[in-house]
Amino acid sequence: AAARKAAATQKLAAAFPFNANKPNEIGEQKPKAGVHAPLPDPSVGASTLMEGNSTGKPQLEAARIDAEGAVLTTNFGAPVADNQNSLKAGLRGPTLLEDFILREKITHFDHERIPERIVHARGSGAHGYFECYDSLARFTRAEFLSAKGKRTPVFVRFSTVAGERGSTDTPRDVRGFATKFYTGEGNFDIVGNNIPVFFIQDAMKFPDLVHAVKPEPHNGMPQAASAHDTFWDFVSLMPETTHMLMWVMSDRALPRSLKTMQGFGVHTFRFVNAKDESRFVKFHWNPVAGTHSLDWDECIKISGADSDFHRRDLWESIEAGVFPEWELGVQVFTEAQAEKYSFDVLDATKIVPEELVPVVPVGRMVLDRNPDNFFAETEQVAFGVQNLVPGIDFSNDPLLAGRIHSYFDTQLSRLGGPNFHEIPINAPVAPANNNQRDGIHRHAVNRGRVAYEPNSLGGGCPFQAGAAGFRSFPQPMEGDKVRGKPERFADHYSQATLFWNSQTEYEKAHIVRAFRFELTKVTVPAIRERTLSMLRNVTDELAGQVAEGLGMALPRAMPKLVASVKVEVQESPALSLTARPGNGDLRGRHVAILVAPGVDAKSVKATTTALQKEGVVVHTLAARLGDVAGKGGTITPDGTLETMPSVLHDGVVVPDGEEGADELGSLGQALEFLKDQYRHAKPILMLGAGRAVLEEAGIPVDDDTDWAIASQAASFIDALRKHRHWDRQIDPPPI
Ligand code: HDE
Repeated sequence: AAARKAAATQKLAAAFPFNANKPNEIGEQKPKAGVHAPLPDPSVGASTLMEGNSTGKPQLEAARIDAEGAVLTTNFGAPVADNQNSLKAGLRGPTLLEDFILREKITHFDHERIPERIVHARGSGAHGYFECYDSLARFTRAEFLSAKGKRTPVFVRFSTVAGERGSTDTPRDVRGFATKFYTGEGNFDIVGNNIPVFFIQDAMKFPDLVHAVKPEPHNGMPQAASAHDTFWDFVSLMPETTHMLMWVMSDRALPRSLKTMQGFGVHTFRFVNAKDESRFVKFHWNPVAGTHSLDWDECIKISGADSDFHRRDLWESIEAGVFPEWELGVQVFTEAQAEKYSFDVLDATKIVPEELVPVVPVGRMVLDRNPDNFFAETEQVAFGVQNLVPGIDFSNDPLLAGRIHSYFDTQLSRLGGPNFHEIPINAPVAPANNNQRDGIHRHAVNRGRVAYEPNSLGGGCPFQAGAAGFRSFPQPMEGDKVRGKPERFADHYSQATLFWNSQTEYEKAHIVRAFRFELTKVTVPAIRERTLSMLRNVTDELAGQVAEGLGMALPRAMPKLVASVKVEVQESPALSLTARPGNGDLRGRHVAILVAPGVDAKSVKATTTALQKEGVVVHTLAARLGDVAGKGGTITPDGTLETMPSVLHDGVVVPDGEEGADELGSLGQALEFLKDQYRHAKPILMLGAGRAVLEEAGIPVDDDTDWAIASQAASFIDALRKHRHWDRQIDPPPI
């Protein structure tokens, strides 16, 4: 039987190409369910085999199930003879209550869903590893930051915030960026966002904020959108939201891809070293691919064309061996330094400008393995700011305080009880031993008669770690018990102005457009007016343009709590997306070549080869599937203009060939494709006669300042590396 099975596998393998990243998976058509490859090369999927993994087994290994060659059984292991028919009294008779197989199957199905996360419900995850650049022992005794080259397995979940589990990937929204480090001393989570500040200063306001942004409670609309009355009503009554609003109305809220966004721990945390010395620290994730964004008009269209846009991009990148990578940077500063700043580092609506404290890179993170099972891993993963390891501690940020409670608490109901730490994706790779016992769905079979401490019957085990264990930093306390805020929390505008001052012209234009779009959707004029009066405190340059876009006069500025603050930094280039162009890697980016009968097959082939050499995914697109008779050869399109529209591509090529150009010029969808590429500021390559198609679409091909309209493959590739030519855009768009 074994020989027969081996022969069958071989035959199958010959019929389908192997996936190079997972050699034991057979082609895309026939993946072997639930199993990833034994790793051929330690840098691929190495996250499963990290040191610090005390079990000596790949993480999650014990939980994996592979049904290959297995017989179908009930959940309790009884082989099932017939999975097609329920048990009946006679072929046309009633189904019997006795049919435990049917009832088990239906009952399990009935209970398959768990509650979605109250926020961040929509998310996508991946495994990988973190590699420490050098020992940080000077600052922290965290084991995963203790030695050069030390690798720690991680699981990362990216998310949108407002939308429900099945909502689109491209709304205007903050993105969650949550990382679980499975360190040798337990799990450490950085539960961050792609924006370094937050809307509110105190956890007391979080339920209000979330109720305001979520679909309105009477009619359940709108889904995954902040462009509605209740959100703007709330934020315009809460001026502390101003700084965050600037970020959310910027292109930060429209990432091109999950791998082209930064991540931030947001709050100030503490590093504590072996001598119990503490410094404040802020965490930053900086993407190697740079920070790049979509256009808002494009986001709306992507929602229709592929609402899994970011999830698919992450999945496909990793499957293709293009591993998303970030550098972890830290801003480390002392309490004495922090005391001198014009803002309070305990206020999560403020950044610490890089001009005051530089961001020092301390390691890199590579995501190199997709989950085996979305539910088991991405859905059941439970992040929590309370997951700390020795050497890292909280600050007194009052927003953080609420989170320390909230994550564990919400997971008790979302994951159904106090044993969710045993779910494989949440279990530490470090051994977990204590006297906590029982509870619903307990998996561990704790042995022995002792479940208390101190004990003598268990030899005193498990024993306290003492100095080696987690000890809260002994921060001296003072003051009365009060409900209130420190004085430096009162300035709500200086850093919003700093953000505005640090943007390039195109970024400013996009911020204006975003405020205009959102406030145009608001139906109550008083809310628009209140928001404008708030924006006047940021800068009249912004408020004026937004007011003009809304057809309104500028109202009086909102009264401020503090008149003026002497700030340290007026402009911070790091706050612009253009500060991080990235490494120009084109692997995994999508380019379309439009084809129709009569296009020059040679130019299609040559361009395809040149792009593929760079790792670009090339799609030849025609009006319909099926071979296209090109000039000098046949072209087999990969897709159609209707199924793979412009917004799914980073660039487009119009090949040479006069007849082909005539044909393309007569296709509405081809012209629409080009107009969208142009409007969304993307590179366009026109080869020879292909130029006429652009002219037909009304695209100004003679504009020699437009570096992203190219007539040579080499300059097109160059333009692709730079992503978008935003300065091309005119508002409102003439094309
Ligand atoms: Fe969260 N947040 N949050 N949050 N948050 C949750 O936890 C909460 C805040 C963030 O991929 C919930 O497991 C409170 C800031 C991410 O699973 C919940 C406050 C930042 C994720 C919760 C905040 C975040 C969450 C919902 C204010 C950036 C997704 C489900 C006091 C630093 C994690 C869950 C994932 C999820 C509470 C504010 C990031 C309800 C009370 C600030 C990335 O516990």
